[in-house]
Amino acid sequence: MKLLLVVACALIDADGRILIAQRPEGKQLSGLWEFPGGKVDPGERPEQTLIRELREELGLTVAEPCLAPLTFASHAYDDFHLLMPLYVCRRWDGTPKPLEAQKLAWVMPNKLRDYPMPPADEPLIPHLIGLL
Ligand code: 9L3
Ligand code: MG
Repeated sequence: MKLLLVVACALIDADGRILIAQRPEGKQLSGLWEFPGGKVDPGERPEQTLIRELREELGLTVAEPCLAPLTFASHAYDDFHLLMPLYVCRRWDGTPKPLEAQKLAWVMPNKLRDYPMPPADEPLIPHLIGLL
């Protein structure tokens, strides 16, 4: 089966809140809340993908050393298998802006369960609670 490599990031602010984004209408999994990120393009390292996606989706500038790998998520859909490393980032330049018409929310880790997530993202919640 096809393997889709996607990379995601938990941006954590000074209060310990994590940024999640609601997938916009018209996209796959619309309405569900996810950790920002996207598909790794051919020839990209996952860190480069995240830097690109955080700029495209949120207008943030992130330096590569600020991206710390935390864990991996995966989910088998009918037609492809998603593999998704999760990074943590506590330092960036700029204020997140919903540049792709997505809703944004800063949420304490123990409240993430209140936001419906794609199947790959949900199992990441305990890892983020464990960081505190
Ligand atoms: N996806 C799941 N959780 C995430 C991200 C960033 C992405 N935190 C899934 C949704 C799509 C696929 O990965 O099935 C590709 O994402 P996109 O390029 O449609 O954002
Ligand atoms: Mg994306």
